[in-house]
Amino acid sequence: MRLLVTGGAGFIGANFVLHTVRSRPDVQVTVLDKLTYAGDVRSLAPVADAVEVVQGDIADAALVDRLVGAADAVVHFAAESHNDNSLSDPWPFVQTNLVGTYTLLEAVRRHGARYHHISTDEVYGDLELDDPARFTETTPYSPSSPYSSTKAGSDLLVRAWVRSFGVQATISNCSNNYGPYQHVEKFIPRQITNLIDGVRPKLYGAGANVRDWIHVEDHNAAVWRILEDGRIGQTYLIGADGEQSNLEVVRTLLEIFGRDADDFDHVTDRPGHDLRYAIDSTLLRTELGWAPRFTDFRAGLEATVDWYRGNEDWWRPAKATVEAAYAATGQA
Ligand code: NAD
Ligand code: TDX
Repeated sequence: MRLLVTGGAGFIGANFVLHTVRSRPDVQVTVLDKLTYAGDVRSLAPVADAVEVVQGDIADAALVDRLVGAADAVVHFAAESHNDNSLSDPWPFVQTNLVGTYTLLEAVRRHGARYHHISTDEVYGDLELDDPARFTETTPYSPSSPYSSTKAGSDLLVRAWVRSFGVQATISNCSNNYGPYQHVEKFIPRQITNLIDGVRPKLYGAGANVRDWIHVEDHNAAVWRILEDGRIGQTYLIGADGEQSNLEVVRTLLEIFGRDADDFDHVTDRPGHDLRYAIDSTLLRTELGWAPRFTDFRAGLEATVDWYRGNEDWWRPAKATVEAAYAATGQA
């Protein structure tokens, strides 16, 4: 199988490519990645000999047409992915997440390639802390931020291209990922690298907001199950029953680092900050037999801390710039 992976130099995409090359020698991987601030070819160094990396934009129609034409299937990870950035400058989110997805869909339509669309649970908006409900495949879309609204729009494009043009697509909406190679702008790597630097973790607002954490390996295993056996046109929610408040996550990290439980700072909250996400992944589990392997969140966090301790060369160059941007918004 010839597989085109967009965004394969980003956090989840790189983990997907590493996993695929190591476990599926019959799959020939090409990565299309713009190598924005969030993409890093060094993440693919362990499999550099086995993967072709093309630096380019998913909104470049001629390039995308050529690459999709040479592929049997496309897994589309590429996106502008950070909510805070979408609040300070929404335009790249509209361009990449909407125009980029449109460009891929048109190429997939012309060439008849199988297409899997990677999306987020944030398209469903947020839940109250005490709401027993969780998101399912039929929850109405209600995105809050420029990031989540452009992801929601991209999902709707996929649905329309399936129904109107018979494109062979599936969609997955996953909860918050953690693991190796995640950019230091994101919550968990930011706090881990702060703690390595002896800096106190930074909690937005009171820290009561809840995220449903899943290890990136479990997300990618689910993507493969959907790619192989998912029903065309179907949306699958991916989640590992990992609800934790941000305060709980910070407290666990402080414990891992042997620091005092109150050794963190409250900083300016994110405007429009979604309160809680929670995924019901029953469909994926019952229909496709997927189950998460990383069910011990603390053990997963410890392994992630070890990875950042052992790979300072990878994250150090981005750290100061990220912290300067947070300082400018009162979040440092
Ligand atoms: P990331 O920001 O780490 O990586 C994004 C990658 O896309 C980077 O390599 C970047 O260079 C590339 N890219 C950006 N714009 C591009 C363009 N115009 N053309 C080509 N490449 C471009 O993001 P991530 O956290 O790995 O997220 C990957 C996907 O998973 C996204 O679609 C995101 O919405 C989705 N998702 C992420 C999470 C999460 O917790 N991180 C959860 C659910 C869904
Ligand atoms: O320093 C911080 N302090 C803090 O309290 C940062 C960076 C974040 N937070 C909070 C905000 C969120 O409640 O932590 C939580 C997680 O924040 P992010 O890592 O920015 O993730 P989130 O906004 O939840 O979105 C993530 O999950 C869904 C990904 O970035 C998205 O790409 C994905 O779709």
